Amino acid sequence: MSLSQDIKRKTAELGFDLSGVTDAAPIDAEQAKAFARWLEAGFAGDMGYMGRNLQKRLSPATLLEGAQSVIVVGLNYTPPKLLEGHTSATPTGKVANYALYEDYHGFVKRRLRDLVASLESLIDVEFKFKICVDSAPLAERALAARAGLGFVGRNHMLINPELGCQIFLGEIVTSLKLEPDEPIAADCSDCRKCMDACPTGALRGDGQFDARRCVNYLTIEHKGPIGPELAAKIADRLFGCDECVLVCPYQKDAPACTNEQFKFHDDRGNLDLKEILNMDAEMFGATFGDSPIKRVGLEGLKRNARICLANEERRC
Ligand code: B12
Repeated sequence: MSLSQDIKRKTAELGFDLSGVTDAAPIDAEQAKAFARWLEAGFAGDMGYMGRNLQKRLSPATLLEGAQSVIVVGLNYTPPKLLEGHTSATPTGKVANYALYEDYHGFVKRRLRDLVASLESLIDVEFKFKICVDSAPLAERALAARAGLGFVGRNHMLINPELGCQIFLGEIVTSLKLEPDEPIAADCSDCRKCMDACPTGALRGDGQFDARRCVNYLTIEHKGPIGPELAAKIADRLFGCDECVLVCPYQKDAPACTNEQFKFHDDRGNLDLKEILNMDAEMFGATFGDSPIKRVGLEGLKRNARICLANEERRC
């Protein structure tokens, strides 16, 4: 069995749904230009970190000296269907699917460390590695597409034709030379459902993604007040948004996450807005300490809850 096959077997044993290998070459020149245009247009909003370490982001080999390959893994986070049909007497706000699970950063990183440990026991040569999940300056979706995990769709998500869009990504950049996988042949064809579904027009007609308008950015990354036009469009979305993902035809029959160790909270899909407004720091930490929701902080979550409540009052 080749080392690449061993890696695939081990990643499946570790509970990942997808894995692939690409070389550590810089990302495609057209994509690098698209990234520079995105920054220049100011579409990153106040995510200043997106403009830092640009060379590293565009070239994995600058992230780790001697890097030759990138192992990319995918973890399916499509939730079970039990969340549909929610009703409540008190006003509630919606939480995006990715935040119904424990924080994926720690989960994926721990599993990738296990993968490195099993590679170390498999091969005699010493190798260097760097584990990346989200926060490292690495163009994760472009690399995942190159490693054959799926393709980048009009909703800007990495889409796998069988698993849909709700897939977390993680990488091991390594000095090991591994057999690369081939990209897959699939695309969005003429489908534009995600662009029509985006409540704020973040998915622009020219194919660019204006993060400053994305409800994920506004309710999670953006600090400070949100202007009235966008606040109204946030509707009852308390934390994040899934519209461009859920309308994707590839998502329609996507199977739910089967990884039982990846903790899922079935009570987090709709949160009581008044309870959130009454929370103190201790309660916030105790409730959301293991959740991606902690990123927004208590004051940020309360800002979002006030917006949802005001929208609810306007609707009645
Ligand atoms: C900044 C960021 C955000 C920002 C900006 C999003 C954006 N579209 O850029 C905000 C806060 C809005 C956000 C939201 C979300 N994010 Co986010 N985010 C990131 C981060 C840190 C960087 C993304 C980036 O580089 N953006 C810059 C733009 C220009 O890049 P891009 O649109 O991805 O395009 C690049 C490639 O896709 C490629 N490309 C573009 N078009 C095409 C076309 C083809 C044919 C090909 C081959 C390639 C290609 O070239 C571009 C330049 O590199 C990554 C982690 C990472 N380090 O990569 C996670 C990441 C992209 N996010 C992720 C997730 C899950 C989300 C959310 C679903 C939930 C959430 N709130 O986090 C939403 C989805 C919104 C959406 N439709 O994109 C996952 C995506 C997994 C997937 N299946 O794609 C990532 C990879 C994190 C992870 N490790 O799992 N995110």
